[in-house]
Amino acid sequence: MSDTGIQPLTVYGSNISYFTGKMENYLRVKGIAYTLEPMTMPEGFKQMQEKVGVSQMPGVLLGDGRWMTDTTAMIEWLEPHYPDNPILPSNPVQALVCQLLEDYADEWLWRPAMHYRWFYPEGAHLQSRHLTDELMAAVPSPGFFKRWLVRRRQRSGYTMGDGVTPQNVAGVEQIYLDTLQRLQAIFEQRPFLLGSRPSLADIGFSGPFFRHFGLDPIPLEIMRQRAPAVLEWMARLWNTRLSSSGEWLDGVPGDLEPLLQDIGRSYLPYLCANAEAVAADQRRFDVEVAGVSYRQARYSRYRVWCLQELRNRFEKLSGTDQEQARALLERTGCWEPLWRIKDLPLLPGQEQELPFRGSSKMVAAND
Ligand SMILES: N[C@@H](CCC(=O)N[C@@H](CS)C(=O)NCC(=O)O)C(=O)O
Repeated sequence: MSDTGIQPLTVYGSNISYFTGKMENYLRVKGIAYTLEPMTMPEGFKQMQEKVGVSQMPGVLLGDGRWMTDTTAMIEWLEPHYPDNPILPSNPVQALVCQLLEDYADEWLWRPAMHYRWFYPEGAHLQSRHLTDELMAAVPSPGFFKRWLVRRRQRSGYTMGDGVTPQNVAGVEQIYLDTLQRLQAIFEQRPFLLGSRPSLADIGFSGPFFRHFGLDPIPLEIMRQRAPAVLEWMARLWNTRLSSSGEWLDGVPGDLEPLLQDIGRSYLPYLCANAEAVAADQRRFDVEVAGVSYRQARYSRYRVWCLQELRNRFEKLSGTDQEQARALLERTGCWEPLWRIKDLPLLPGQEQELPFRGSSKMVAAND
């Protein structure tokens, strides 16, 4: 089932990275063979900058020498090349919900995932050691100094430097606790989000869960105690192949709606505030969503594109599918914030060449 030129496929990243874990879950579920190689520092990162214009992981090298970036765009590109066992349901409303859940898991669960890893010494010490050993052997500095640098960089980039303060830590952690509760209720009923077959929605959630919440000591213990069905789902997804898995349910199961309500209450309003900050060229902005106040969060141009993509996906639906999707989005509070900002401040051609070329302005929570 492989397409000439694509194989062999090499994934460059880290085996504790959010998006590398998401990509690996996708490739495994699809049954696409790949090899994982560490994206070393500084060489591997420099190579990504040269090949795709952005230093982020994972990078995927195809058999014909082409490089790719961005998991969402890579999955979208790979799907038609491996048409057996699609990851997106053919029901267009289900597919839209999958894309919305994927984007939410990619971008909004990122902050609590980074927080749990880098805020608590248990995670920060373990994973700074892991990253320096895995990726930074060639950096000529003492180990303790490299580990300290990694912790400082991640905190200033992604936790304290991205709007997490002592005042809102509880609110940031609540995002994780609520998500666990929603997912536990779902996985008590069935193996995957849409039925007995994994979909793009499961792949999206594998990003924050497989290599962060399910790996870092503090969130892992919380999961063991509160949501053992989620723990089971993580391992099940890793071990499931679409070729031998079950069926998707008809329509969008009602127990996904609490997750969609979270999106309507928090992620989409945040995306609107982010778009306004980008329009005003305000690289740091304060925003309050779902009763939690984030101070001096970093704006993200990439996430303006994410919002545009969600709109495009809705607009591509046929009239009757739009009606159905709109009713669901209205009921869950997603509709109004999806369209709140009239013209989004996209850069000309932003991210249009993905997955083969991204802009240096697309790394999450970065300018
Ligand atoms: N939207 C991208 C995000 C990739 C991303 O942000 N990867 C993180 C690691 S999991 C990274 O490489 N960040 C760059 C950095 O920390 O400098 C994707 O889906 O692949």
